Parts: sequence; structure tokens; C-alpha cells
Amino acid sequence: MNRNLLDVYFIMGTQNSKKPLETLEKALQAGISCFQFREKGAGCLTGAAYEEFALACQKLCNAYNVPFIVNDDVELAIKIGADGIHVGQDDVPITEFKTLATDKIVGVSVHNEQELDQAIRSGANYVGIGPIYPTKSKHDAKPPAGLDFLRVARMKYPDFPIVGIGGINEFNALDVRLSGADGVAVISVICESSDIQTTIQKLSKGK
Ligand code: 3NM
Repeated sequence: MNRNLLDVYFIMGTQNSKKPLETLEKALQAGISCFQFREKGAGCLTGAAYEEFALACQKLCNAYNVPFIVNDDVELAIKIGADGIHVGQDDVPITEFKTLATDKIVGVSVHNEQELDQAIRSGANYVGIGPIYPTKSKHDAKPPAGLDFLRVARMKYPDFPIVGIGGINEFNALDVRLSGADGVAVISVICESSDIQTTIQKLSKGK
């Protein structure tokens, strides 16, 4: 995959924003490079409402030519023709769906070298490394790992697409990039921003 797609990777579900479609559209207008649909946690949508919301997000992403990636739900991703699937270590292993999703971007969250090597061997197109900093957006997140593993991953795989995640904001995004990430994956810094355009400019590379 093109590593530039990871530049500003926005993740969101209805649990993260009071007006999620409005937030997504502002983020798309401001130039996010990728979007992940992550409808998870207390009070999240289910059934038809879940699928309708996914389709509405996908439609917006398509209008801005931004890849639409589904978190975890391989069945939904295939059903609605998403551009990609992101899985964690506790989700379906890539090897179980890779052949059904040869046209899709496949991402995996990894936390150590063993998981990283395994993800790459299994055919992941990119990996997410985190949480780099403390995060309030994922209740079962591991303890923050800082930048060290990110540096190790980049040294081991100089050209592999890597995105950093967890507690990233406009003040620490550059450190994450300088430690080897192609981009930053974020939830709260965009969902809680009063000026999404400026926030995204500051998160983006070269700002
Ligand atoms: N995954 P925020 S951290 C969805 O470490 C997610 O794998 C993580 O949200 C991981 O930008 C995280 O608000 C939440 O910290 C990121």
C-alpha cells in the first residue's frame, strides 16, 4: 500500500462523537488520508442501525476518495465492499480471511516484535503500533509503550507501512513520525477539536 495513506488516519464510531457524520465530513474536508469505522463499546449501534451508519460513513469517504476501513468486523467489510479491514490480536486472524479480501488493505495492531513479524508474514499491508501514549478512547488498551518499540519496528522493516496510535495529538505527532511512523492514527484529538481543520493540519506531515 501507499504509505502516504497512513498520514492522518482518523478512527471513529458513534461512541466518540455526538455528531459523528458531521465530524467525519469536516475531517474529510480537512484532508484526512484514511478512515476507520470503529463502532465499539457501551451503547454502540447494532443490527440495521449499525450497518446504516457504516454505509453513511462509507459514502462520505467515497465522495472524498479516502479509504474506508472497517475495524474488526470482517463480515461487514466484505458485505459492503469496504476498502480495508483492521484487526487486533484478539480478532479473527488474517490468515482466515486474507483470501476473501485480496483486494483490501489489511491492517493489524501489534505490540511486540513477535506480533509484528507474524503480521507481516501473514500478509498484513500495514501495522498499527500502540498505545504510544496514555489513551482514554480504548478501555482495554495496553499500558502506554512510548516510542521505543516503534523505533525497533522501523529499524527492522525500513519500508513497511507503520502507523502510530494512542494518545497522539498535535504536540507529540512529530515525535511519533521521527520515531519511524508513516502517520498517526487518532480518535479524540479530532473528535474533541473545536477547529478540526487546524488540528488536522498540525497532525499532518510537514506541518
Ligand atoms: N487502539 P486516541 S489505542 C483504537 O493501542 C485504539 O491499539 C489502540 O484513541 C491500540 O487517539 C486506541 O483518542 C485509541 O488516544 C486511540
